[in-house]
Amino acid sequence: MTRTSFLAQTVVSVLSLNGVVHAMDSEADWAFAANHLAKRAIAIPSPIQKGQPANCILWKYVESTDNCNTIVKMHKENGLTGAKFLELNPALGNDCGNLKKNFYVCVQTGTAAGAAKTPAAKTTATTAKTTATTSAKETKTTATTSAKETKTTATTSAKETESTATTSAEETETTATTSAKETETTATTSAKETKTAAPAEPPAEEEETEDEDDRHADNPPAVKLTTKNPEAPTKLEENEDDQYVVLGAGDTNLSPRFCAPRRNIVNLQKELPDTFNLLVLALDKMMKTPDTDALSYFQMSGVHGAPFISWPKPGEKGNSGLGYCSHNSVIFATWHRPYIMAYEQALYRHARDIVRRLFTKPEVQKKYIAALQQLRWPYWDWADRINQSNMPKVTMDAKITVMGPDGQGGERKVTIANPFYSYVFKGPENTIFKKGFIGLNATSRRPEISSSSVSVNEAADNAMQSNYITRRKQTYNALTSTTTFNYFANSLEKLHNDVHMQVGGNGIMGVIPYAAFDPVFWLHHNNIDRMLAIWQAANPGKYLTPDTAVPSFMRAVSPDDKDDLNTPLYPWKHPNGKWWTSNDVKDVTTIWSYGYGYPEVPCYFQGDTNTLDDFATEAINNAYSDTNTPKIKGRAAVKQATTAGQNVTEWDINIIVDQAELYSTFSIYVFLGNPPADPKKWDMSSQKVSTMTLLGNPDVPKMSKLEGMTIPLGPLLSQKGVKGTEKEIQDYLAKYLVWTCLSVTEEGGTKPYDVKLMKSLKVAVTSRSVIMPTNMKAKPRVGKAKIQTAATKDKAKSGGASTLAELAHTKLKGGAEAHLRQDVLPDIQNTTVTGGKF
Ligand SMILES: [Cu+2]
Repeated sequence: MTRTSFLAQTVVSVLSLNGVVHAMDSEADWAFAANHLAKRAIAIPSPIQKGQPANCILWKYVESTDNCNTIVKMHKENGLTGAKFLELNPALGNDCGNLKKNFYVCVQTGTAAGAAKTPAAKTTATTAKTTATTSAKETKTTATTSAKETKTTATTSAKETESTATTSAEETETTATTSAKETETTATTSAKETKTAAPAEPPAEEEETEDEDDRHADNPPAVKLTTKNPEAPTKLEENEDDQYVVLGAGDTNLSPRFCAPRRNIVNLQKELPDTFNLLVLALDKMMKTPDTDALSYFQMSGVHGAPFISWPKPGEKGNSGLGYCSHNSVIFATWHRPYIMAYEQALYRHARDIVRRLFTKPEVQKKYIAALQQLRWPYWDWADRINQSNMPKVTMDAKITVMGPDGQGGERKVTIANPFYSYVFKGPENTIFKKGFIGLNATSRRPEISSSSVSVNEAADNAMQSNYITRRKQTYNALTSTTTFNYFANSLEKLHNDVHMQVGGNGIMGVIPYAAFDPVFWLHHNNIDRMLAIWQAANPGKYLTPDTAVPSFMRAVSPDDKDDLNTPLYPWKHPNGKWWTSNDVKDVTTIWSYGYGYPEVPCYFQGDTNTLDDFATEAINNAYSDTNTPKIKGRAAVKQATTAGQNVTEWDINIIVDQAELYSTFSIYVFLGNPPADPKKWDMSSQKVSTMTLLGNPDVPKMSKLEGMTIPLGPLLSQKGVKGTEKEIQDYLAKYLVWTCLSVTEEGGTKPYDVKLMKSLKVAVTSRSVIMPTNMKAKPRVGKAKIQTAATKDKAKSGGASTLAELAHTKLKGGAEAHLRQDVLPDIQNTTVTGGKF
């Protein structure tokens, strides 16, 4: 059967603009798309095939109905001929046989001013804009080098810099943007998300001659022009007509959009009290919105899993027991991006509603309109140097005191149930829970028993903090991994799974289809989105490649299917009238046009992304490397050896297991030393390295599939003072490395499971040489991993590897031979040292 969208069927009008057809189903869609079109008049879209001239000023997105003739015909008035078209797009070949749909082709070249040929007003607009940009405030437009210093400061004091960026917009710029908008619209073909860079001067012809451009694989050299973040609106906008198109937070009518950073929740609370206050009110309101409303907390959370109904309109059939979310799939991180955006957008509208209807006194409203503009969903950085892995305090307080509406348009102090603490089900809808969770009436973390609504937050906090040093290193390794997107995405997902388990235990955070009801889920997942954004910024041009498809509510798959860049990310509807895909989020620069940035991927790079990768890499080194960083007395548990530039050996443990080995959620725990006798104490143990967690679903069995994860041993080894020769480390690990398994029971508790019974489990220790960067803008140089069988060969019955070959002959739970998919573990070579036998 066709799983075409119920939404797609509601498309009512098709608008044609300069030969480009956009399916739009509301005026809001249209207004939004039109604004975007305007902004990207001379943008370099993506994907494109290689070889187009850098001075291309007009791009055409190739739809399935296009062919070379229709495209040429469509752009005849701009002087396009068949021969010219092939010349502009050499990748198409001599006969245009290589025209690819869903790619952009170039249909017109010229300089920025030349683009004005068609519409007369354009020259003025473009010139005005360029002038405005050049004379725009220094912090953003000065030469790369000095701009960098300013930007670097922004990591720590993002607030100041951001606000400077937003308040110093000049009159001229605003005017230019507005007029450019009207005129440029006609010249654009791009409805897709693209970079906002546009040429300010005749661009260089030589493409990809510098190594720098190699990183941009299929993009021509980026051309510099700063698109300024406009001033924050000072008025409340009207409600969008279509509430279910995912546009992100903020005023969607501005072009370009006003972009505000998503902030660390701890900093948000401290630095922007009014915004934080409004956020609490909005979250509270959203949670209290009737479950029948698609923008209620219940429904937004429900998209992830239970109650397994279609969104935004119920009634569409789907795969039972599965939510829309993608896990154990290469589209894990990309699916969650529009998800967080949709959630943020809903929250923003609730906040706007509060400001509009409840804070009506002029001075109060004015204050909250300003606060609203900065309202973005915050994140919880669980590997932060200062807060470490501790739970944010605001998630652990049952009550919170805020300034609420006083009923007369003003505000007054009130103490309310803290919406960051838990979500309380309104009534019968908590019948959505199965098995050990039956009867749960509020979300809880690490409860006594799964169905208990009482959180034991201290346990969650301690469990998180106990493997902080390992998590921090894992985070650094994931963010600096440069091999492939898929490798990064898998590292990120496994790192994320451990957080789910440490926070949730046997509670809902530990199971996929229920997790999203816990408010901490959203803070956690926003950090996942941030990690994705940082990695993308540091690795431009690296995109996900197809991998095994995983079913979800709207997606039925057969064994040979793949999840790839074009897989629809149901149920998220894109402003272009189609479903969001990973293609729409593959380039990090698109986030700014949806109204948000991060301290490490700041809004002020909009339009000038040349140094973004350096900036992001530096931010990673600043935030998560323990090399060359100031020591924090009494806090950081790791002895911070200054290893910059030195060749050090890092030790890792690699685990392979069938995610379906056990029905429910289970974790493989890794310890250096014997674990406590009481499994309940495993999580707080100082011997714990970390876990590989496979999240379960009480409603349906997991699909049998091998999963892999690499966990660094170095931080705990060094905390324990273990050092020495390779042989000495091998001996230490042979003696002290232990792994066990804990599973969540169907009754709602946890119990250990004997790893010797796990047919698919394979554990291998590896070492690799790493040279930590001396330059903060560089990534560590990592050597190939060597297998160190001496550490595991005596534990063969528990899955310990005795040969490298065993890693290539892994089995599924049922005993069938299966290979671990590519890009899950690092390339592992034979050891050249003692201990191996091959
Ligand atoms: Cu998650």
